[in-house]
Amino acid sequence: MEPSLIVAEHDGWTELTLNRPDRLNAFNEDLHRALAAALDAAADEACRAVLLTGAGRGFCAGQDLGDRASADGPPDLGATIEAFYNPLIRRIRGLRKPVVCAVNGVAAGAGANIAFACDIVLAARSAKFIQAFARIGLVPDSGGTFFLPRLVGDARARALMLLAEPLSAEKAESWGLIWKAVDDATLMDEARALAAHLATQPTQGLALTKAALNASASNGLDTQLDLERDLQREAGRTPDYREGVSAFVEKRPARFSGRRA
Ligand code: T3D
Repeated sequence: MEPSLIVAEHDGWTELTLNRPDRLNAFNEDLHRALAAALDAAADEACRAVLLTGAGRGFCAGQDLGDRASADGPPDLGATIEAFYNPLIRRIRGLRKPVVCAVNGVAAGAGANIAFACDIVLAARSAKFIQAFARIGLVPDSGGTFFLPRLVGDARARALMLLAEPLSAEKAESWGLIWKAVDDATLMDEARALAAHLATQPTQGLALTKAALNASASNGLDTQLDLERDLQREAGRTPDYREGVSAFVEKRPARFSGRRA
C-alpha cells in the first residue's frame, strides 16, 4: 500500500508530501500520525528546513469527510481537533527551522489553514484556497481564525470564512496571505531551491526569528522589545553569528553550520 506521507531526505532538509491524491490529500488518522512523526523527526539538528507539499492535483482538502459520514450519532470533533489538528499547527509553528509550503493545488478547510501556518508559502498559480468549513456547517479550525484576520484584516477574513468562496493564488499573494504565486511548472523547483537555500542559513537565528514572530501576534510592544533583547542575546552566542561576522569582515561567503553550540 502507498504511504499516506512520502518523506524524502535531502542535503540538510526534508520534503514531506501528503500522499492521498484520490482524496485530494484529505487527512485521515494515518496521515496525521505519519506527519506528526515526520515533523518530530525533522526537529533533529541535521534537518535545517522542511518543505511540505501534496501529491497529485490538490494540496490538501482538510479532514477526510468519508471518515465522518457514519450514522452512529454526532462525532466529537473537538476531540479530533485536540488530538490531531491543534498539535499539528503547534508542531509547524514550534519547529526550530523554517517550514516552506508548496501549495500545488486546491487547499480547502484545514488544508488551507495548515498552509497558512507554515513560514513561507508558495502556491501554484492554478491553486485555490477555500475556507470550506461554512459549506458543511463547521467552524474554521487549524488556527484559521487566528491567522487570517492578522494576515488579511478582519473584513476579508470574515467574508472568506462566511462565504467559503475560493480565493485564487494570485489574490492570496496580493492580499498578503502567502509569499508568492508562481507558475505551476516551476512551483516545485522554486520551492525546493528555497528549502535548500534555507538549509544553508543560520538555522538557530532563523529559529529565534520565528519565535519572535510567533510571539508578536499576542505581545504588546514593551513585551516584544524585551523578547527581542532576550532572543538577540541567545543569537549572539551561536556559532553562526560568529561565522557571519567573521565572513563579513574577511569579505568571504559565510559557511553556517546551523548548530546550537
Ligand atoms: O472532522 C474533524 O475532525 C474536524 C476537523 C475538520 C477540519 C476540516 O478540514 S473540515 C473541512 C473538510 N473539507 C471540505 O469540506 C472540503 C471538501 N472538498 C471539496 O469541497 C472539494 O473536493 C474541493 C473544493 C476541495 C475540490 O473540488 P474539486 O471539484 O476540484 O474536486 P472533487 O471532485 O470534489 O474531489 C476529488 C475527489 O476527492 C473526490 O473523490 P471521487 O469522487 O473522485 O471519488 C472527492 O470526494 C474527494 N475529496 C475531496 N475532498 C475530500 C474528499 N474526500 C474526502 N474528504 C475530503 N475532504
